[in-house]
Amino acid sequence: MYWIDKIKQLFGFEAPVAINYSRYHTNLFEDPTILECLKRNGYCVVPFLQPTEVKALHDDFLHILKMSEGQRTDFFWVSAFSPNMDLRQFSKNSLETRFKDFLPRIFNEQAEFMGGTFLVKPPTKEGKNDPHQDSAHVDEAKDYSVYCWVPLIDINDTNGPMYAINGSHLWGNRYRSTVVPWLYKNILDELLNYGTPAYMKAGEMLIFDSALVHFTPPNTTNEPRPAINYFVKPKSSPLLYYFTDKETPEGIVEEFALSKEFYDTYDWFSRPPDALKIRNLPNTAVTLDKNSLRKIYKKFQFR
Ligand SMILES: O=C(O)CCC(=O)C(=O)O
Repeated sequence: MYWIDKIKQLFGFEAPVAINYSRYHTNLFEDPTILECLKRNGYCVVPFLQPTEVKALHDDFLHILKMSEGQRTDFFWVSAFSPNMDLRQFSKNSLETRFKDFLPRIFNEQAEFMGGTFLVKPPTKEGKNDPHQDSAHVDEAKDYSVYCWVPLIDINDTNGPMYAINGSHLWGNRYRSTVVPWLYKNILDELLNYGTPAYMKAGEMLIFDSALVHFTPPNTTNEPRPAINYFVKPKSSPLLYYFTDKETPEGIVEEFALSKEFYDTYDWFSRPPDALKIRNLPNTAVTLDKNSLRKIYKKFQFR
């Protein structure tokens, strides 16, 4: 069977698959070609900030680094999770006043701007980011949401470019958060073979589907690499949180409803209040091995 599949693939005899794109029913973008690009590839790079705007945010990033003195910073870290509340507040203010106002250049009135963080990629080998998918905060059976990654310096091979796995937003792992064990963690090394690097200019935006598998290799320069990540969802999509802990039954993911206030202040590791619980879901997405990864990658290539 394996050889029949292999020969079919080699000669391109695979029957075309009908992809269900129904969750992309809401266009969040001023330029609708971005939605087409996002649907097919899972990500899209667009121009976003002017050089003076990049400079102002870069100055804030340097201030955040100063504020983090004394904190452990050899691993990749994000300002939104810093134990230093002053630092968190400074970062939030900066994004509210210097970043959020520019988002309507890209997004239309159907989009809700949820919040973001500065990302600090230190010049250490611990600063790498293994392949992962970001948290799902909408019901991805019905809707999609995006993260907006904006580097504040030009990106090249030495400072940790973002690698995106084309088509991986269609693989079907829908229940994700920092506390739900990641379904593809057994194939981290294999996933590294499927990424495409995005060599971006400072201030460009990589808009990616929350379900996209992505990673960044270590920053081998002498300086921390600054970037911002910002979460945007359709206004019409309820805000959700997927959760597991010791109390969660085996094979289940718990779904909770979140308010915007909860999203802004929650520590993301504690069990949310019972009153917010929606339902238990069987975590049925396909786990992948080397062979099934090769197949699923091929199945969702449209370039
Ligand atoms: O900035 C980076 O190196 C990676 C960021 C990332 O993967 C994320 O925010 O999900």
